Amino acid sequence: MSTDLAIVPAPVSVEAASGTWFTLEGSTRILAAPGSAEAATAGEQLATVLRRSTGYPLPVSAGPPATRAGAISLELTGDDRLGDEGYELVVTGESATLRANRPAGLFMGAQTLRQLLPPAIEGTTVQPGSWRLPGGRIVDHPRFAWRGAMLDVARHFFTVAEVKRFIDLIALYKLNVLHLHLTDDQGWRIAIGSRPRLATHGGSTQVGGGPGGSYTQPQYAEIVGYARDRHVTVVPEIDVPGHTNAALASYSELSCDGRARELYTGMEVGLSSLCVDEPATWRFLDEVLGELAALTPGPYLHIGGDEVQTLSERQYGGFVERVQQLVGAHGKRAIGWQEIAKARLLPTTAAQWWDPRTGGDAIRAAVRQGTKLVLSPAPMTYLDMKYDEHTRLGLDWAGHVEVRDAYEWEPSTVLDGVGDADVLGVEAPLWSETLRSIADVERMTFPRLPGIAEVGWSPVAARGWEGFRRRLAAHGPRWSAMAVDYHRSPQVPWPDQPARRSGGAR
Ligand code: NGO
Repeated sequence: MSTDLAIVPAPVSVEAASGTWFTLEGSTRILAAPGSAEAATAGEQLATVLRRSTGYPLPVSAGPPATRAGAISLELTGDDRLGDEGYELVVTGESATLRANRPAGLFMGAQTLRQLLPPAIEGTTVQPGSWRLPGGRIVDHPRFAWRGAMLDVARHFFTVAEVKRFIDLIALYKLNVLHLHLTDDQGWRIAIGSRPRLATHGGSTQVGGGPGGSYTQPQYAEIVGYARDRHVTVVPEIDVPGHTNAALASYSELSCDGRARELYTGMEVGLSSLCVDEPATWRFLDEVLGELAALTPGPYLHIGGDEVQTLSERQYGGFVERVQQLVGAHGKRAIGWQEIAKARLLPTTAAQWWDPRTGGDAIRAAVRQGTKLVLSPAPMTYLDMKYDEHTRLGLDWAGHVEVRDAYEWEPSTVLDGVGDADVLGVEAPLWSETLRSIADVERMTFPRLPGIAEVGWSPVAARGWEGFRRRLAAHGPRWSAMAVDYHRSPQVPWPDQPARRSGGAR
């Protein structure tokens, strides 16, 4: 292994054994430490990826290893120095051994192992190739516990298959949170048993018109389960009290004038609000949050709280204070966009910083009271911002966000008065006003998301723009092998190869 291996996010430590290689062959086996069903599961997941392109059988066995020679071994060691998601990967001429304290660590280590193999390993059909892993030892664990991406399925709807594809792609970069923005003015995307019109009517359109869509509860559970198998926690968002036109169109009692709103297919924000002083609104919220909490194994429900322009300060503050209690009553913690810092927050409520233009004092005051932050500063992490003036998709209210902007910022200094200990982690939101297909999603996500993933995972000492852009360049052929559409940023020295949809590896 050499220190300029193209691993993204950069590991904590890499010791190379130069000239040493472990080569995958038709006879290579995958060994899961005896007695560990979880190691076997991680082994099967890795084998599934490697079988597609190598064509090798790569049997996974859970028996006691007579020898590790000729095998990739996965072992749960109970060594808690690696934490929940850390791992150690040792590659010699005879074997590759992945050790972790917890199953998530084996999964993270397997993502590193994929990145050590040639790009063609990501092909979906059998590829010619010499499947060599460089020798050495990697020890790795994350800097922050929350490394997220947000997908807005409200402005445009994305199918279960598309969301699964997104999960696969974010998990490859060791992200562990998928924030699903499930409701907004233009669409309500999750079926609620006691309020069927939210999905049938509120979910029936999207930005620009078009059919919209929504997830049934079993479909939502399928997404949550698929994410969990990849050690990704789903954080569902019901955006209230603003961004609620789809709900107001579905149930007239949610508006103060008792009249149902028309469905909305434009792109303005700040136009709607629940009638916050009405008991009917609180019955509604209790039912919606109750059903969602029951379907969501993760600890957080996101309650939105952004861009409310039609309520007084008293009404807004009172609303946030009450809705966080309601989330708590359903056994979850609340997180909301930065505006909620204007209210008195419970110690368990987290805030998501997004707009550096406003609200800094309120956030600092909340942080002094103990509120923890997820950092999503728009000029660095908003994946819906255009890369430059030529970008076909996206918005530009926070400026252009090129790869270097997404990469070169530091969570412990980006917001005055907020340090490492106040930060749960980082998250990259992808709003979908202008995005219609998963190819659009990919093009805005890559190559910026891997940069943000490194901000969230890697220690400061392992980071640096020059090294990063060279490592990132090596991922272009991987994305091509996966048929991932991406922006060929001029800031990155891409190897000469087709930009997109090559259909296989080269
Ligand atoms: C804002 C707004 C969203 C928009 C997005 C577009 C937040 C938290 N609220 O971010 O409704 O879709 O900008 O970039």
